[in-house]
Amino acid sequence: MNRKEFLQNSLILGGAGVLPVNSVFSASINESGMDKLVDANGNFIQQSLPYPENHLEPYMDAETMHLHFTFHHGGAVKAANNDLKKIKEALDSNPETIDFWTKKLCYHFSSHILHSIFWTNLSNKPTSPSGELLRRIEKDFGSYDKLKTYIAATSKTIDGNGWGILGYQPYSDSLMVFQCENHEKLTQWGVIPILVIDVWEHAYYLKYKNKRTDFVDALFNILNWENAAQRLDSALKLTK
Ligand code: MN3
Repeated sequence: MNRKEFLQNSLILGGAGVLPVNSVFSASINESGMDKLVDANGNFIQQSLPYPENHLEPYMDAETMHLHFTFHHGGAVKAANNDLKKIKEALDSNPETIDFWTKKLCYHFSSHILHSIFWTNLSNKPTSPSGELLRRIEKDFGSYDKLKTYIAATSKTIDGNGWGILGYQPYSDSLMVFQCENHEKLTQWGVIPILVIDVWEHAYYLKYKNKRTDFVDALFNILNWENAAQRLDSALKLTK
């Protein structure tokens, strides 16, 4: 096997390590109508926002929503498609550049995944956890109030740009809270995000300026725990 064949096989195998899980997950979530991140040809696509840009006022202003959705999330989708193209080109002619584009794809695709979840995690109606989600929150964190304290503190204190994440970890069959730096660092293998909090400055700076803590506190008015519960149900079905 020459270097090019090796890299092609590695890409396929590497993809096999990641893509079936994500494909199955996407298929499962697609059935409940939440996420569709790729088209039939494997190109990344951005779904429309599930509500108008002013839907989350006053907690999230329409201008921030417009810029965030169109240029930050939308930009990541375009860039992820370019990364895929560059990886294919590198396999044909320039394998020494492949590590650069592989890192970029992790970064941009992770941004696409987290933003796609984030929009559906928000609602202009107050919600709170119930059913299996509430039962697991109480089992894993003690109470809903303790989880709120935990995820707020986690989100407020991320170094630089990143995300506070509540996820279902199938390897321990438990909910986990963690800090993600950028879009892809400090995660755990296997975890499926069910509620994500974007604390990149672009998510709040127009309205909240440097007050990230005020933004995170305000977000608790618009977190959609019903969507998180649906995501938990999908994750449990997928991994059982
Ligand atoms: Mn963002």
